[in-house]
Amino acid sequence: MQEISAGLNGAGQKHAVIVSRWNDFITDRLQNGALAALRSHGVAEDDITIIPVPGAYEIGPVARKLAASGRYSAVTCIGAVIRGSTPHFDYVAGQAARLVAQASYDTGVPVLFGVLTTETIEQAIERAGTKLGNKGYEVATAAVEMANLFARIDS
Ligand code: INI
Repeated sequence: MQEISAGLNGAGQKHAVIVSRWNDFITDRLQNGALAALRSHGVAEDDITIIPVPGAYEIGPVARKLAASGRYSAVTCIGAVIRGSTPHFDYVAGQAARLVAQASYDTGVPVLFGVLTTETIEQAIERAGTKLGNKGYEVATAAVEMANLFARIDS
């Protein structure tokens, strides 16, 4: 039996991190968590590119373009869609999730979904560095692993 497993050493990887500005009091914290994860897994400062976008709805097309550029080992997408603050929650959250997945399928580059979709602001705060950890840290850690896994499968 063989196992193809990938570690969490990010040295030499190049990471794009898309950050939605909508609900930036949450996404700033998620971004900080993501940066902390990339640094702690050995990704060099010069190998991290942050790409701000207006809202979660805009994440998908930008993710696809970045992934298709061939310049990045992984693309991490960060946002916060809170049901209480919008009547079009389902459209924004649904489109973001669908297009992030499609960007990865279309390009063969890992594209990670770090967009919080919560009922309330409190639930978002809990996932942005308080009660339930920092989902930005978790998604960027997953990006390091997926970049290694894709590289191993290709080799
Ligand atoms: N964008 C978000 O990222 N989160 C939200 O909660 C949100 N709300 O509440 O509407 C939101 N809307 C903006 C949307 O993503 C687009 O930027 C906008 O519709 C322009 O295309």
